[in-house]
Amino acid sequence: MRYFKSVNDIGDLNAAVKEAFDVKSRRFYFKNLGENKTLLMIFFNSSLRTRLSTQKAAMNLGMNVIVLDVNQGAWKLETERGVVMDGDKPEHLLEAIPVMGCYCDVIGVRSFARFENKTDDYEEKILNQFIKYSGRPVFAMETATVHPLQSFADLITIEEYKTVQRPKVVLTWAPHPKALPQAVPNSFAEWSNAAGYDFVITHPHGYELDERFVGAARVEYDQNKALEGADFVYAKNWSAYVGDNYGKVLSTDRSWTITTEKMALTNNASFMHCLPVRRNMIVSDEVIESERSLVIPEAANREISAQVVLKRILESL
Ligand code: AN0
Ligand code: CP
Repeated sequence: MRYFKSVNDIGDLNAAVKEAFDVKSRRFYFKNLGENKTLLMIFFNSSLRTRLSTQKAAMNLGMNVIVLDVNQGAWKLETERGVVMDGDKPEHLLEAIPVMGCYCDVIGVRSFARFENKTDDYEEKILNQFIKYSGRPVFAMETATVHPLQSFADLITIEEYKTVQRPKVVLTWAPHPKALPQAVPNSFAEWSNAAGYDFVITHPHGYELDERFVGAARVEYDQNKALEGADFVYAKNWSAYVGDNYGKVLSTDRSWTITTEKMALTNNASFMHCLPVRRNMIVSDEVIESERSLVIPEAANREISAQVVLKRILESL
């Protein structure tokens, strides 16, 4: 595997989940695979889980790791070609990327949607420049439109905790004060569709996601109806995708917050969220602290999804 941004990059999903369980049961077994190989993780945005879990996964594989926070200590980077660079950015991404490629064997990139230009975001302009100019395998650590390491970890978690072969999985929008990207729900939808779950997406009108990710999922605008019989409730906020509202907050309606009353509509569902989460906006204290909450096992599985992805990349070097 040379690039990782979509569920298609991982090939057979059942085989990938099986490999994840194997890696989880003997995570130091592959220690020689990464010997003298260097992972460079590049962050344009903040992170707790991605930073720690991916570094841990690389260390499990015997790799060396360099972490660069572009906004703290590195030169500010211009990303547009053709700009007269007389402003506050002393370096261009077009030099910075091949230079970074000189010092490593694999590159992970975190670069959120900027909400300045929908086309640039949805064409993954930043990630694709890394793919084109670094000369190295590149994987997404949440880019403008996708967060596949998260969705892979989410799927591993669902497979661990499900009690029926084909669970009902509900992705629900929930309120948040600031505009957030669509990357997490996009990827979660893409991966849940690929897994063949009974998959429902619920959100207020105006929050429709890109149909390339929604695929065959059922969309239900009545959250209570959507939650009926759910085995897993996956909450997430996202900002609007459609039309001129791209990147806007259209609602902070707290009747969409996941509470004990909402969870009572489900089939004793497990609660999931990728974290970080704003309590009592997205989910009540009671629900996130309940024994049905999977947020911590989900975060723990980020180490496993990252290790499978790095392992596959190392095997193909
Ligand atoms: C980010 C998002 O919603 O995409 C990262 C989630 C993993 N969340 C925030 O910026 C709060
Ligand atoms: N879930 C997730 O990616 O968390 P971080 O933003 O902390 O990395």
